[in-house]
Amino acid sequence: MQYDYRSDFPIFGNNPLVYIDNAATAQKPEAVIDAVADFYERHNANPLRGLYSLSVDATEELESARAAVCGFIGASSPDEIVFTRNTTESINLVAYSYGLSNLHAGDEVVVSITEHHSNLLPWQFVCKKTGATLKFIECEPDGSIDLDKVEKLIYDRTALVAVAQVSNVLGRENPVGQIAKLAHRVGAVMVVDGAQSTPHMHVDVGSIDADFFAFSGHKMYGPMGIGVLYAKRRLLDLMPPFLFGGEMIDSVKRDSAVFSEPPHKFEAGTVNVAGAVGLHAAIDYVSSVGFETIGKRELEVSSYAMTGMLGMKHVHVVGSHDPAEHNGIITFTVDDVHPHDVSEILAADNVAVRAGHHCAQPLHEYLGLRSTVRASFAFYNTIADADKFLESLSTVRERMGYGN
Ligand code: 7TS
Repeated sequence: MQYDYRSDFPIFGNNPLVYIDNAATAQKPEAVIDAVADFYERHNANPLRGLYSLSVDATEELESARAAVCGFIGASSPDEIVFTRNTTESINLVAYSYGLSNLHAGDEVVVSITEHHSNLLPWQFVCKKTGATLKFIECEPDGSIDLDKVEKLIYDRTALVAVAQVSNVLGRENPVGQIAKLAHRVGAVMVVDGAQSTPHMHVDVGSIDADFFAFSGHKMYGPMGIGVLYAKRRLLDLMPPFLFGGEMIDSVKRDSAVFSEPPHKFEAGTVNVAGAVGLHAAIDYVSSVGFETIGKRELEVSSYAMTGMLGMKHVHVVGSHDPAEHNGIITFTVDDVHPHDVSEILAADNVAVRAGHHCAQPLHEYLGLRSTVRASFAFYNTIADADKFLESLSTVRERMGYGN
């Protein structure tokens, strides 16, 4: 008998909901909810400001969370971990701080066509401000990236390369380590968007040799409102602050200030300690389940779902048809039925999926699609969930009046 991981998640209680929108946000295990409540019930104070014991407690909780994140992604030191609100803010921090002060007219920024808008718009902005040019790595029809094409695109004008480790639409893992090598060969920095990889696989920023790595707590079973930017210490030392205010200074005069050392230099204002504590609990929870189990269970359920989908002649899976290349994320279309209608019909059967462009409009345009439906599985989803999804999906065309 397999352990029912859904029982760790209070939201599933007596709820018949089939939640397969995990790429948007994951549900929270009791351990995370309890850790956040415990912080507010027993340790709440503003960290770094007070010398009384509660404030010391809050500071210790924050720094212990930072150490946990450091270990979780294989950073060399907790000083390389900056707490932000989410992946979007982490990438914007790099864009405003590193991008605006290091990029110039004539430089090139390389992103992939598969990027979420959060790893595209900040670079559009930096390019407009600095006169740098934005270039795209086009993917193959199965969603893969051809490294020979990347090699041709990255040359001595390239100053920054920004690619997601896993696409939120295709689910495919990109060869970010090899792309980082190509970037470093020409002296460019490598930004990795880890929003969709951290929930599914063991990440080691050292072996990727990422200069920057961004992810969100909420997609990996932690709270919303807490995110992480990892950056190499050498870069953090050189970068100007992104936001200015309290908790990021050593001293202030009327017309000047001395900033704190990283990472505090990049954490202006009161940080989300409860969020960091919740993220710490999420890291402990995910580690106790283990990525081997997570990967195995996600593959089992998403393979079952994909086999069912590929057997439906009016359903078309986007990207590769090998479930092992999807990290639980299956994006698809149904002939003649708008993705919003598909998702509404599934919702009527208590199946939660996402429809639209998933904040990846250039990818959709590149694939010749306006919008799609996305089912994204987590390790707590079951074969019974996949069955309910397939059953509902198989009736969509009929319910829209197209026969089956
Ligand atoms: N990068 C990727 C690859 C993402 O999938 C997302 C969110 C983000 C960045 C932004 O994360 P945030 O936490 O800052 O919002 N992706 C999605 C999604 O696919 N559906 O809803 C949110």
